[in-house]
Amino acid sequence: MDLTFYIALLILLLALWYCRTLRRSPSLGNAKTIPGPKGFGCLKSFIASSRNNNSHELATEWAQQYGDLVQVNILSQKIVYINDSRLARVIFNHPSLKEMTNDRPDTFLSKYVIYGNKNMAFTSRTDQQKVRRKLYHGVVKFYGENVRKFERIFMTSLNKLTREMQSLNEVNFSHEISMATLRVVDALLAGEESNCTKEHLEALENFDTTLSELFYFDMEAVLKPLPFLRFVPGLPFKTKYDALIKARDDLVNAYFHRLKETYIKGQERGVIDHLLTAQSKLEEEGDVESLCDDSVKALLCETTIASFLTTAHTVNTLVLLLILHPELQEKLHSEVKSVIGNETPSLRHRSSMPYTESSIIEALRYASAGPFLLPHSCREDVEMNGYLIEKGAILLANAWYCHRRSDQWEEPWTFKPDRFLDDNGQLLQADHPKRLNLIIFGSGSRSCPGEAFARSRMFLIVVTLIQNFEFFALDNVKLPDVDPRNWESKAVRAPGQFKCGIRPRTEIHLP
Ligand code: HEM
Ligand SMILES: *[C@@H]1O[C@H](CO)[C@@H](O)[C@H](O)[C@H]1NC(C)=O
Ligand SMILES: *[C@@H]1O[C@H](CO)[C@@H](O)[C@H](O)[C@H]1NC(C)=O
Ligand SMILES: *[C@@H]1O[C@H](CO)[C@@H](O)[C@H](O)[C@H]1NC(C)=O
Ligand SMILES: CC(=O)N[C@H]1CO[C@H](CO)[C@@H](O)[C@@H]1O
Repeated sequence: MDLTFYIALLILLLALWYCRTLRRSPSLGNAKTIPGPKGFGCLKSFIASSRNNNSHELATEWAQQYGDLVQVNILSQKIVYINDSRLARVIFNHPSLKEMTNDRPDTFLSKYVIYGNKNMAFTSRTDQQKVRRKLYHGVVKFYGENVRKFERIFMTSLNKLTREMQSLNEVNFSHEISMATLRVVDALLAGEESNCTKEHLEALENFDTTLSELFYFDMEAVLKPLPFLRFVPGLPFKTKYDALIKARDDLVNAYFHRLKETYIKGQERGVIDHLLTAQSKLEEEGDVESLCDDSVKALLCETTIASFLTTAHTVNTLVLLLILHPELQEKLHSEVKSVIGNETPSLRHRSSMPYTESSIIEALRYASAGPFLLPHSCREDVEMNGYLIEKGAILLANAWYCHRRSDQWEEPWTFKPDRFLDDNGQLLQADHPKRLNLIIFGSGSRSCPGEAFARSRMFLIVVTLIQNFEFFALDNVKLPDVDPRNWESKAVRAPGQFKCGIRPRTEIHLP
């Protein structure tokens, strides 16, 4: 279906929603309205930028023009952009605000694909959501913080990657990293002896890629108000919706039904088993709702969405940057060589490797893969620094802008791993003002529960790669553009796939 069709639909929606615009006036007496662009011009550029997948650029122009808080009104939906990391932390975390600012807006995706209000990441903070989040956070944190327990397993999977790569002199790097990351997600979900097959990994990947096709402005804008269109034969909405539901159900078969069949209480293998145990404990306490089967399925889907592309793209970006800056690659390698030498990389090494840690943080900043993190929604009118944030407003932390503000970052578009090191080459503490300019994993009751897991795994992947290989550009193969401003954006923004040359470092270190 073509552009004209979408545009016709958008115009229809515009007409439908126009009537709603006259509704409300602010209730908090003295609070000022948040500044921002107005009128038809604003609507037009908003729609155009959303359809071109570059709303982060428009939001950046507005940030520069209007300041730290910018509000727009799109067909009576208020959107508030937060352009400063510290301010975002206050808005999401301040005791007087946090009960109001941590809901999620309703989406078609959440309601019709991720099990409605039974999910955790896309649903508002109900009591049941809080129970789910607490249990989930506990389980995932266990894998993040107890990573040493699982290191052997994890290194075995990395070992596979190293073995595959050692006989090659060039490699489809993006592909290898995707596969390695999928194995990480598999091990998180199904545990150490996951017996993971190609079909399982395909189910994970397929769900993610199909979803990023649908995670798309036109689809949400049309399907949210007109959900029945998903059933109308011949429309692209039905085709995409059907494909997504099939991908979701394949995932649920591969990781929920399969694991539930062989689950034994007390012998939990991975996150899914731990959630099933939590479920039976809640049931014993008389709560059959908070973590019903659909909730566990939703958490499976959400883990897949949240963990695979974010992690794979960060490693991809970092290695692409290291290929383009061989001197930084050498610096990283010399830290790996002096701290780890011929040993098997371990999280033990992490605290002695500030340059590596700083490179990973800088890659996360540089890429800012999710330009607006995940959207929050405001439950009631609240006042913030004298401004009114209205009930129902969507709150977007503009990480894309926060991570590049010229008043907070020197050469914001340059990859500079040592920007997070002090004069002695030590990593700046997490509460150092420079690191407070970051908002990579969000903040507060909606922050990323997988942060420790993601960071520990990225560390092990990166040091294993750098310990064993040198990466370089091939003469006849063009590398993708490394400037984030030129990347294609889907659900996350990332550089294109690439092939590169590899040269084993003198000896391969297999665990
Ligand atoms: C480089 C890797 C990652 C990055 C940059 C990242 C970043 C984020 C961000 C920015 C949010 C939204 C915060 C907000 O709404 O304010 C988020 C939410 C979430 N992340 Fe991550 N994440 C990563 C990896 C992971 C991994 C590995 C997992 C799972 C183990 C995970 C699970 C989740 C979940 C479940 C949520 C939703 C939380 C909620 O709504 O309460 N993430 N992540
Ligand atoms: C925006 O992203 C969607 C989904 O990934 C894609 O189908 C569409 O072609 C992109 N639009 C543009 C103008 O690049
Ligand atoms: C993998 O196979 C082993 C041996 O058959 C079994 O004990 C284990 O539960 C399986 N793991 C999963 C996640 O199915
Ligand atoms: C890498 O491999 C994947 C999957 O086999 C393929 O789709 C992609 O086009 C390859 N990329 C390059 C740059 O060769
Ligand atoms: C870099 C930049 O544009 N910063 C602006 C952020 O917003 C404040 C107002 O709150 C402006 O004063 C800054 O110029």
